[in-house]
Amino acid sequence: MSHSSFPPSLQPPSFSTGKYTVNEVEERTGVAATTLRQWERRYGFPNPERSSAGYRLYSDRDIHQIQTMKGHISNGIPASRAAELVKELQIPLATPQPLPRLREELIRAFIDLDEAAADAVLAEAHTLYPVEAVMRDLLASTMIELGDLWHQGRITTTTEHLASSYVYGRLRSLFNLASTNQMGPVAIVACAPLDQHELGALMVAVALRRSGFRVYYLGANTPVDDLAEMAHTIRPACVLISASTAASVEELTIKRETLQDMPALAVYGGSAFNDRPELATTLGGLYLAPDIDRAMEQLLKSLSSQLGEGY
Ligand code: B12
Repeated sequence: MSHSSFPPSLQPPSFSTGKYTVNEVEERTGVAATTLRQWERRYGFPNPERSSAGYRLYSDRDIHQIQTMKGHISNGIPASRAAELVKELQIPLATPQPLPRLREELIRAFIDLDEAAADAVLAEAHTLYPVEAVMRDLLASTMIELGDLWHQGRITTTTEHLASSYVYGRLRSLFNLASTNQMGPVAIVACAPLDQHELGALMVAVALRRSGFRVYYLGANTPVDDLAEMAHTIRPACVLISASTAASVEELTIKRETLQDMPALAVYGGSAFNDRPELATTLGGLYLAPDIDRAMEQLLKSLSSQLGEGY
């Protein structure tokens, strides 16, 4: 596939955009923050951008350089020579492995029950693409494709469960890694009653946290009465509810009035609402979009009068 045929979301310009905090970089590369600053001073890289508050924000390109440097040092090359090699290296900005190919490899890894291979695919994806693209074009689409294969009887339930559990673990790490903005607007994310489909809701929680929200993620099968009580107590800016099955939407419908009384913007999403967005209006809430990027954009627009400038 030629590079120019990538959909816009997969284009590599974001490769050199600063987006990871030093803690995220430390977690991803295993190189300590103090060492990173030392390399920056001595060798001129990594060369992170700065946030408006002055924090370092590292790009995928920085991560790539850090990993290369680390690899050289662990191969016994002295640090100063390793730095020269990294700087000489022209990072192949234009030839990342396309995400659809990584998706095929990830599906193959699950079918082979090979978690180490899945780890390798994810490591490569995170080096090349922003978290949002990895969630949307790798993790979500892998789950949907595995769902289709399962439906056709071409994979077993155990393969689907292994994949779900693996993807859940990955998303949970992304959620934990995204730094919490203590001053950010508060959001509660929950799955509807009876709903065990958590992966979409967890992706929403990751995206919200990365957009600066302070997120309470409640997970699967959340009773409406308890959710509403929590909303009355903590008064969030928004409550986001995910539903994938008709039975869960039915449960929400029974509790429509309780949901409408919540002192927050109620947002509904998930495959049950993607199929029938009008259900959100019936519940007195908002349906945004099937994909998370657009949903985040529209959520920020809907909340803009409450949130003021900067969001
Ligand atoms: C994995 C899976 C499971 C796992 C879930 C594991 C887990 N920890 O999440 C398990 C094994 C538990 C499961 C169980 C069942 N499942 Co299931 N499952 C799936 C599968 C294969 C993938 C779901 C998934 O993760 N998709 C990827 C995520 C990222 O997509 P998503 O949820 O749509 O989320 C995206 C958007 O919708 C959006 N989003 C999600 N939530 C929200 C919320 C807000 C506010 C916003 C803004 C956006 C948003 O963001 C995401 C990113 O784009 C789907 C197949 C499919 N095509 O989706 C079936 C599917 C959802 N399951 C289905 C069924 C029928 C069941 C069971 C009834 C099966 C059974 N007979 O036991 C049970 C029901 C369990 C329950 N009570 O909830 C049906 C639902 C059909 C329907 N409309 O009713 C599907 C579609 C399969 C099918 N083709 O029949 N399942």
